[in-house]
Amino acid sequence: MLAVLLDRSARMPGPSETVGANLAKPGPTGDRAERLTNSTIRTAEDYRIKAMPDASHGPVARRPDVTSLDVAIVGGGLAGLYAIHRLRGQGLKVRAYEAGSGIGGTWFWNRYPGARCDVESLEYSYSFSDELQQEWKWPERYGTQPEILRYINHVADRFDLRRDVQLDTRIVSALFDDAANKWQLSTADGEIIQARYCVMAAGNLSTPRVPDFPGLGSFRGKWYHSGLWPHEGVDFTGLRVGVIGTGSSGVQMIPIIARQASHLHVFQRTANFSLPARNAPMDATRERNHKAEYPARRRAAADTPFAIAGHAKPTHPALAVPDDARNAAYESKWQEGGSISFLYAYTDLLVSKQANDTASEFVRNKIRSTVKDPRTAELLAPKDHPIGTKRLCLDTDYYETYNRGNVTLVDVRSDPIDRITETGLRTTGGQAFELDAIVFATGFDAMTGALREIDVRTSAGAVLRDHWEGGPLTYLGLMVSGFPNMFVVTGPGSPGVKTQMIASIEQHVDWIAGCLDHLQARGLDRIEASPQAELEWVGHVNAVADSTLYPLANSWYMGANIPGKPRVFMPYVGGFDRYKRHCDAVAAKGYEGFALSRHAKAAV
Ligand code: N01
Repeated sequence: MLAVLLDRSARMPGPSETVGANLAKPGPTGDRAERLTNSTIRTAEDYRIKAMPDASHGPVARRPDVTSLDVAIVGGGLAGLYAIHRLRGQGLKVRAYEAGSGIGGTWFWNRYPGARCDVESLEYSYSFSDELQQEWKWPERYGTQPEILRYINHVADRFDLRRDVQLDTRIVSALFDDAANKWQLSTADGEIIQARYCVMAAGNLSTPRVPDFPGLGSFRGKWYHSGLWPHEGVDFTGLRVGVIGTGSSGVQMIPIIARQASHLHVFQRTANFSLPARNAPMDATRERNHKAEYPARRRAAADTPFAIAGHAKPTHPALAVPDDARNAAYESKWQEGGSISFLYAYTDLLVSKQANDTASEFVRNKIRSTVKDPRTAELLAPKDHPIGTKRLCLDTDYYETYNRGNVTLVDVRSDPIDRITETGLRTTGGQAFELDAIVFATGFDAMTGALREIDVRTSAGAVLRDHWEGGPLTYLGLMVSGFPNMFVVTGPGSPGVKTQMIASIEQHVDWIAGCLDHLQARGLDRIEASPQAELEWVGHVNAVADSTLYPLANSWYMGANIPGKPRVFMPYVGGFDRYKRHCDAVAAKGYEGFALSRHAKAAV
């Protein structure tokens, strides 16, 4: 979401440029059957099978053996639902396949206490229907998970999307049959789906990851992952709880769990910067004004790096301003709440280390003045990465929570977790913690996890996992060379995760819809990214990232949270505005960098 203030002078790749991708070595992947026989649970599916037998929500109705579609959509979250609406609107036969027992994707699964969006609710919503954006009432400045899920369900009903969503259906493989010019998808239940085109809308933070600690199977208490939270909720009242992880999920849940638990141990490996959200009930005047200007605000948002309007563009570098004025500016942003606004204080906070140091130190001082125990405050004050280079968290009372008598911060950087035991966990230094419940707020196999879980290949011999062995390769984040007629929504190479996500989803899907329309109008039925265009795009994505401070952090943007995952910067941080203009220009030039054709047999 924080695609701000970078060197926007880095050029888009031109047709004749050769740019080497920043490719790294692959890590061990492990075979699925092996994974299910040991005590390690690394994926949503493993978790569902081993830990939450109730999560599949009962038997699945018998389905036809083969379904034929124009477009098969993988995922029933915000992206999959909009794809149904948009593509169906142009007369295509579409269907979305969703592993969960309900629609909503991220907002279906992430039900942990305090789960809330860190983009303001008037922004974080679909723009495709003015009636929808006028009629929906957001009760708070930032939407809670239940509220956002209610909104998504409302959209599904209002636009009659449910009839084209198949729930409880996990796609396990996707094979492109070159001769038939069709994708053939298989579900875990053995259903076959054939489709001319495939849209992968499976999410970018949708593959929960539990670290490979030995002993988890022996733990006698209950354990949870933030991204696979039980629907009935969890009552931690009176329990000794351990939360592992202090990213956005941990930072949101820790203050709430602390109010219930008899004692909460927070196991922190890396301190994260967090800013106050300043959540509040929706201000009626603000809502009225926003709604009166909605279409104009959406247009303005599309012209910003992060697809969010309403923040004045910064005009000065941080060091061009005297210290007291700069600190006053940071203070005013701190009081206002929100992350975009803070990082948008000066032009160079994400490109100049010196500039960034001033903002980082301001927040470290806020932590020091909030947390009473100096040792805990110092542990919480991040020193290993510039502010904003990992996802900047937004919180309500996060640092204040460490002043409670029942909360202890444990530094597992200096003394890592060694194993889970029957009664809690133990560190390599021999510290033992007695716990009734463990919460893994340990994140996701981001950006590539969902697609790597599906066996994507072609009859011509291309295998997606192999193609991405050294890091993901895409052209515009939208297509992968060697995999015709397969589109990806907000995956690697796209700015999605660095923007207001729904804006990126709408932009990607609109582009795909325009592309299919273009093909149809010309009697064409195949599109494929050229390997050269793909390499140039990946090179450009890396060049832009390298012109910023982002690579200084060990973040999930770099795959750094997954042992053995290639260290490649995955999101496009050149900004939504620039990306959209580039995608539009590519389309206007007859889909430059793509090969478009009519498939011989399909023409018969
Ligand atoms: O996951 P994360 P998340 N031992 O990867 C730690 C979006 N989101 O679920 O930093 C000990 O950020 C890990 O430590 P380290 C948002 O984009 C949005 O919190 O790797 N600790 C880290 O502290 C976000 O960025 C919202 O050293 C271990 C934590 O676990 C993304 O989802 C809310 C460990 C993982 O943090 C992911 O957020 C929630 C180990 N072996 C999420 N392994 C909002 O909109 C990992 N960790 C507000």
